[in-house]
Amino acid sequence: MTTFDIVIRNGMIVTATDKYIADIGINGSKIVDIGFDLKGHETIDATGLLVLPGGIDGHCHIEQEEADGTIHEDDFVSATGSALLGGTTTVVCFASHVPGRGLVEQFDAYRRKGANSRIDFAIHQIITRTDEQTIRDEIPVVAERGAAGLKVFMTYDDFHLSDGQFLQVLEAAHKSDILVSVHCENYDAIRHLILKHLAEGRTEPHGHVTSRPPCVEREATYRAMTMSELTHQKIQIFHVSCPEVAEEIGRAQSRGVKVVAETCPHYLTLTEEDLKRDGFEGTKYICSPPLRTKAAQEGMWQYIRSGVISIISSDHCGYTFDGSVGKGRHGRDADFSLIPNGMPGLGTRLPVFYDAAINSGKIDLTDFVRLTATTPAQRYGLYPQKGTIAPGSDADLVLWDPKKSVTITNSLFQSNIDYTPYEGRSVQGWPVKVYQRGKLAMDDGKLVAPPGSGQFLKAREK
Ligand code: DUC
Ligand code: ZN
Ligand code: ZN
Repeated sequence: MTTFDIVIRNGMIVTATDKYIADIGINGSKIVDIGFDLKGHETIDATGLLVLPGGIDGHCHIEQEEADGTIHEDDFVSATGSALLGGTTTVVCFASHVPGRGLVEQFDAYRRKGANSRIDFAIHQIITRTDEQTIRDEIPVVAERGAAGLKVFMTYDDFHLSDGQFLQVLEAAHKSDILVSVHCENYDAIRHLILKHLAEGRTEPHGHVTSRPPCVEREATYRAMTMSELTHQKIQIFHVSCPEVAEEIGRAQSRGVKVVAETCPHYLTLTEEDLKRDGFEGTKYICSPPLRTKAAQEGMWQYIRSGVISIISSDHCGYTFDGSVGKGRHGRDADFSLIPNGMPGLGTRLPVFYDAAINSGKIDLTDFVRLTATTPAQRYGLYPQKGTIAPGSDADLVLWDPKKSVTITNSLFQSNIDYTPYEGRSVQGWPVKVYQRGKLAMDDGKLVAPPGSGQFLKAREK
């Protein structure tokens, strides 16, 4: 009888389709067998625990360069440490497209930065210009070098593309067979509403919400899907915040438009009321699209259950509360339009979503795995190396204690970001051990995988 390097014994294995109790045999970096009474040089007793595929977070801003040269404060070492502490073993993060430098140069430079990652990573390439070099020469090269997708913005002064430019990107992506993900909000409408708020003296953080109402997100989403229809190019709508938008996506899906969608735990667990917290505190909750109402939160679940929304990612975009390039970079009196948009969420993604989704019976455990690991792996060309528990797959495994209750506090995640929007929230269900490619990477809240343990993942043909 074979003796495996490691056997994980008697855990409840959960995949996107099955739940059953068995042993997992690991040799080197791979799962090689699933069965009963397997023998290992090392045996880990997982009785009473769930064994999940390592989480895959398809949307994380890590050590990303902004247009003004600022680098996101959460670097590869810190962000991927938080990821492991929360049960995530693969991230898809973003290479910038800042002025004066080409796409390929930035993709390659970003990949080199990832050498510090503790976990495996793939890369989305942001596109903010559509000159001939970008469209004709560079998109095919980043696709060939394994970019998991392109990201286009329909808003923000420094990033947004016109409809014509967006069509150019979609046609180029179609030729190179690469997914395009879109930030859908109407630039001109937001600009107009921001100026109106400021003229009326409505400068407080909550103005961020009222200057970006659901209809500006819904309109841009409809327009993005129309462009997809025109070019027959598949798109993904990033960070869907509310049911009005999800409903529009469902309608497009049912008439055959090639559109898929993600949402994030914060749209299911936090509300716009959080932006009304005292003074500058409210800025901790500024992200785009903004947080919505309790009713919107409730309305999202039917679209998650029906598959209209098929991925839960964090949109981890951490800015410190107290640091010099964080939320307060323009001073504590700055109006809402000057506050950087984004919240940390890599470490909390799985526990917060698990607690909201499973403990209240909103979805099944198999759905949890599908939304947080399997579909992201499939969408980004990483499946079945990642995203499932099967012979031949990487031994990226999370031993999850469904009974463990934890009160979230930021120090649990050992992050460069000095706050979590979930401070003080109690959740049940927590990762207790994480294996990455067969090696113990996190053990009961202690980081084991050193910086540099991660590998770049080239997206395969989808
Ligand atoms: N869009 C993102 O995808 N992340 C953070 C900020 C934003 O607007
Ligand atoms: Zn976005
Ligand atoms: Zn994002």
